[in-house]
Amino acid sequence: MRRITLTRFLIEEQRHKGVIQSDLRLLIEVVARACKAIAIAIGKGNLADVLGSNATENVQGEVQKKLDVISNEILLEANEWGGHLAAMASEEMDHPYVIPHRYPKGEYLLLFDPLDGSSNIDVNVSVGTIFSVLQCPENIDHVEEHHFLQAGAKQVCAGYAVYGPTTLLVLTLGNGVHCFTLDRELGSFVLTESNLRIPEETKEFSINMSNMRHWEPPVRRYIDELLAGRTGPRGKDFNMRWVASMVADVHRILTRGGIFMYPRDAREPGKPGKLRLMYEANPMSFIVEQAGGASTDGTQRILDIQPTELHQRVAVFLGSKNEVEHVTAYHR
Ligand code: P6P
Repeated sequence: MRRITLTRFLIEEQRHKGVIQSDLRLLIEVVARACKAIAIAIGKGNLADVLGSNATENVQGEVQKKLDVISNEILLEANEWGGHLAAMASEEMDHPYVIPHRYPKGEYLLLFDPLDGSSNIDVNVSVGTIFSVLQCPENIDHVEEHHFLQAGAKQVCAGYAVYGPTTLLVLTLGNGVHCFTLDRELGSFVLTESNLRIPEETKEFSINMSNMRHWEPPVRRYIDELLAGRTGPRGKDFNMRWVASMVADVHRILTRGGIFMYPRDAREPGKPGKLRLMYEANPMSFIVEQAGGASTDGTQRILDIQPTELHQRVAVFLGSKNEVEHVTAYHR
């Protein structure tokens, strides 16, 4: 594998496939740089008094970790001046952040979960940043929330950074999924894997088993069959992993297959699930499908869902195609 930097990869993609407008290339470079800054901030941990929680809550009603807020600010400050964006939306902000008048506006909308899995921050487990890019509708003077409400199939780009033993950036522009590893000496993301493919079969599932009594019947049936193992209807034993950082669980699935599930449960019947559609499920679903996997909410393709609210939640079943189709079939 030739070791090329993210910058060269983007320029060559633009030259050979014309998939990237220069503003989109700038956007990706700026987001990648922000992820490097986030990696540095979280890498300090207790040395810089950035662990623990703020006395604030986000729109989800979740107590914000100091690093949630720091990561959000890093992404806002990195992206507001470049002229490539019309507005940004984040898990950590009630409403979209419209680019200030003092800066030029661009044609893209950026959505992100600045620090996903932050409940793991204080115990030093891998966390990540998830981002999604949409086209801003043309000829509008002032961006409003409803301009963000586009189906996941409309994404022009999606990616995540994993802050783990290595810092990785995984990216799709609709032409396959590519993985870049941060070379800390160079200070650059370097292409380390191209065209990742998720095996269609797997023996590994990912779900928070403590919620079992709250699941709907199709999910209980599916999981019971996995647990029955070799002597059960599936005829093979399965392994289980649950990091409780979606980015870490999804990256493992991209690397060696698996199925990730966060079903709706009876605890909060009004909520269709825990994970957010616009900046968690949609970008991860775009990436997973581009890698040959599948992603549904139990009944329909997640990328087909027409959003009604910026922070709406959704049930998620994603990963190895055959397993996703298996559990989705039980819902029908
Ligand atoms: P639970 C992290 O808070 C997150 O949003 C995802 O990254 C992760 O998959 C899930 O929630 C973990 O949820 O209920 O197991 O803590």
